[in-house]
Amino acid sequence: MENQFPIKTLMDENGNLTDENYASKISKELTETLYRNMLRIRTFDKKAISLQRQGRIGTYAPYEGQEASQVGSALALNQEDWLFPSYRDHGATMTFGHSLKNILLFWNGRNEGCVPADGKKVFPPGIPIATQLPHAVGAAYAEKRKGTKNASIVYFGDGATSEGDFHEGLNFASILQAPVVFFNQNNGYAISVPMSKQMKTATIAQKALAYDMPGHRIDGNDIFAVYFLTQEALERARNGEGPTLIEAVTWRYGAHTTADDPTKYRNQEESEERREKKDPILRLERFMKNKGWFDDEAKSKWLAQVSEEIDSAIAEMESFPKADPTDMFDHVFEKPTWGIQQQKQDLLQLLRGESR
Ligand SMILES: Cc1ncc(C[n+]2csc(CCOP(=O)(O)OP(=O)(O)O)c2C)c(N)n1
Repeated sequence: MENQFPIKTLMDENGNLTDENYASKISKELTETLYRNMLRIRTFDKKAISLQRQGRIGTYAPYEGQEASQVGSALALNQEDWLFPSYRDHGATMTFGHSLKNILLFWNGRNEGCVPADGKKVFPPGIPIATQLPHAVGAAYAEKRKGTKNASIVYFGDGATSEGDFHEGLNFASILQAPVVFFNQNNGYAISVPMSKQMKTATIAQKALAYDMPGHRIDGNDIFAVYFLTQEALERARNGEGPTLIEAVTWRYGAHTTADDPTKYRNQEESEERREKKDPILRLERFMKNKGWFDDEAKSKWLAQVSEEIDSAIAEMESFPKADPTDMFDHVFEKPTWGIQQQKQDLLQLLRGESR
């Protein structure tokens, strides 16, 4: 089955285009936009890990290594589309316009962090694995019923394909011909569980067959493959041709979250090797160098700009008003149940130093 789903690449590891059909679509401007966004999200990721180590945010889920998958797919969207992320997809949400301050607030345990920028349809990150898939299908189907040309994209990992919600989401999307792109980032592991222990199939793309929709297996570290093939899947969706499953084959270099140690379950040398050969940012740099478009000075300037942008978001996050501990009881139900009200009262009493 793996042979039926070969990995599609548009640019090889040395930065050479392997499919000339796309050459005319690749301008210097597009290349720089893709590159700058990848630099931006990588810089954010590194800073967020160091904030967590200093105790300035809570647990954090890094995505280093997956930048091409997240940036390429998010930039393929139209402004009016819907984005349903998992906890690892803030690289995609910030590329789509979610504010850095709110992303940091989210990782600081604040529900305010889930509020998208004005007019942006970004859902809060799905923490229970795969729950965001049926949501994305519902939103896409609603757009279809309203007669718009808007689509949904939903992000999830390889492990998520073992969940019922994955299958329910694909099934309904297929039945309803909902305008949705299922964007899987196959980073090889579900926490410590390698793909070979998670499923018998050699690919994730082939799971699309069961739902009679196209399944594409693409090189998730090749930003051109991600950008153009996601755009094509979104185009199909807008034209009423239904859902697509994309498997972007990639790798996370670091830990699952800052709460685990990847050296306990995999050989980190493999990550270092991939960093040298397959890194998405270096690959695009090689392409830019081949074209004579790479400029070291411009890179330093962009890095300085994104550092400044991120530092100012950190300052905003740190000066945000302190959380009210009773917030956790709000927003669970429209009207709090008796039990929740009681718990809130108990906590208030405790905070006032009163015994029950
Ligand atoms: C329903 C559910 N079961 C278990 C977990 C615990 N959990 C958190 S992340 C994770 C692994 C998910 O792996 P994958 O879908 O491959 O995504 P990745 O983290 O690699 O991006 C698990 C099992 C959870 N959050 N939700």
